[in-house]
Amino acid sequence: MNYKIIAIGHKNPDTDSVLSAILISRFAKKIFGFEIDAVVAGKINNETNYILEKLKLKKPRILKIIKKEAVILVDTTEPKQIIDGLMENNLLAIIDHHNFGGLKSSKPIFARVEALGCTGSVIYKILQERNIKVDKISATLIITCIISDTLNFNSPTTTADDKKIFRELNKIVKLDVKNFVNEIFTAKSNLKGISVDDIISKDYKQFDMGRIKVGIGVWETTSPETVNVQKDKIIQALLEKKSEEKMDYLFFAVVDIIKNNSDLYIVGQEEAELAKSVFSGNKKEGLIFLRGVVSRKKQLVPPLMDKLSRE
Ligand SMILES: [Mn+2]
Repeated sequence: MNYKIIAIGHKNPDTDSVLSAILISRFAKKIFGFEIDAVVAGKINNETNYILEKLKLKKPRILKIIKKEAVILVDTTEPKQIIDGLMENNLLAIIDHHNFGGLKSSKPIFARVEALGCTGSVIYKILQERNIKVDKISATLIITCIISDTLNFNSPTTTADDKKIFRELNKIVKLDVKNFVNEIFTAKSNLKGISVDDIISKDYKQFDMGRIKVGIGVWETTSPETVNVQKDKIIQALLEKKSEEKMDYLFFAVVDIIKNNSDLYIVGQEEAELAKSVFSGNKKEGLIFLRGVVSRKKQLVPPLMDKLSRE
């Protein structure tokens, strides 16, 4: 082929989306029969950086716009979350674990979407079915996707398959699990070089819910207070983001990944009313405490989607 083929995840890339693109690049020759480049749709976060440095892997370059590249899309199928330039005729494959976001293709494509805890697990299944041997670095990448995306198996997105895959791969990697989880969670919570705008944008996604535009940001941390002390600035920044991006609703959740609860930030009257009708939680000074809520994909998006797409 005379054009470049890339693997790329969603905007505001998280660890699963970056490592999945890298994993696809490591196995593309064996899965698809050609070499590809792993790229990212934005600056990588501290957690991803940590694991790439630990494994001495180079950071994928940032791609701002898709020009002629053929695209293997990982960790999303939501048009709003993909960088500009993806056309119906340059989509080659999708590998994901989210709800179908509404992509179209002009040709038949390779598509594997499965409700597992992370895209890394979906990739592992593809490798297993093709009897492709997984090396130690790739195994570590998949394990990291699992721990990061399922919050160490505490998210309701976790499946029995994720646990099984983790056990199988840790026979190769032989990690001290407790230590490793601690390293990943510490890197995830690290606020070094992170501004208030980064806090609300690093893990932010837009959704079309019926005709309503909803933005939902999350920040996963072992110590919510390190973020909540900046509450006034965060609410100000959220209000600016809401008007800049012309969102009908904007939510932001600080997820406590040790106690497995969330503080949902309420920026205005509309959000307060909507949140009251779909979530149950106690209000405290501009926040709603959501007990047991840790997953945007399974616990924040579906109730909002149910309510708003009927309007
Ligand atoms: Mn993911």
